[in-house]
Amino acid sequence: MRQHKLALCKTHFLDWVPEQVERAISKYNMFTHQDQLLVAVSGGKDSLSLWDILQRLGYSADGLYIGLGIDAGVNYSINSLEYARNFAQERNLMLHIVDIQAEYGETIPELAMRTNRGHYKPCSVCGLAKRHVMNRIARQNNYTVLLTGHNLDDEAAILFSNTLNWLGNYLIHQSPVLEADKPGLVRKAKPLCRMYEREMAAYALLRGIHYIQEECPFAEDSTSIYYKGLLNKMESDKPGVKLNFYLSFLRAKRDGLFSPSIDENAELLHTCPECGQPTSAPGLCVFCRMFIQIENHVET
Ligand code: Q46
Ligand code: ZN
Repeated sequence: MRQHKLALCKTHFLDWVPEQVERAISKYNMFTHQDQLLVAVSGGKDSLSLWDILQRLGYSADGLYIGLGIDAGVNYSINSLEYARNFAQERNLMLHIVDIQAEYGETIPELAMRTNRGHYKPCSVCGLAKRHVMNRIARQNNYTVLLTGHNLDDEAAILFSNTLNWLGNYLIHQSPVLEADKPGLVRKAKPLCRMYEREMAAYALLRGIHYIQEECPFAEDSTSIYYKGLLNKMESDKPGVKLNFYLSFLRAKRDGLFSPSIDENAELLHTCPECGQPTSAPGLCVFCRMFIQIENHVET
């Protein structure tokens, strides 16, 4: 690991990873052993490794798998569910499964086809639906923290994109932990935010974790993958540049570089009359509005 000027054998590497994750959990005050944790698992290496690490660190955490109904000729959702389900069964862990088609009538690509949000690419609808379902399941089952498997490469790519476009509001909200500071929102945390993607791949391999190796077919050609490629080029010339980019951002934020926008406190103070989830403006939330739009589309 040139980025850390460190070389470890298998045994020490498998101890080192959970130590690093525990350090991040406590440094950013993500959660404690008293919290009820829910991990969003996709069947990929990061989320399954995170679940594994939490068990090894003695946290009790349940999983949530959201079936998106993505086939794209490779049975993506069916296969990823298998990996998530097998992982949970082998370790006797509780896994909630929410199937979007069963609950909302259509798969994510079908929903996306009929909205203005994602005619050609379902990612916007998908992100919206995942955020909505994750918060709903966490609230309904009294989980206190919702965890995702975002690693350093994910976070650095998001930061790169937000910085290139100077998206101030996004920069303010990008954080290893998002407090549940608005009624109806569950606290969110990203315990792998300091772990390189390569480190997580090595961890999954060495721990014998079976995970879906293919990315979601819609991730291909995404801007985020392009930015990850650019950052990797810089990383190979200057090991550690990714970690430094992200940690310097967090330090700058902590030191007050970004101040919240004026209407920040007014955000998410309303409750959606349809689903009961928090929303930024009076009336339906974005998720429910999307369904109204789809229904109107069908009628016309
Ligand atoms: S948003 Fe887009 Fe991902 Fe949803 S459709 Fe696939 S690539 S899974 S993180
Ligand atoms: Zn709603």
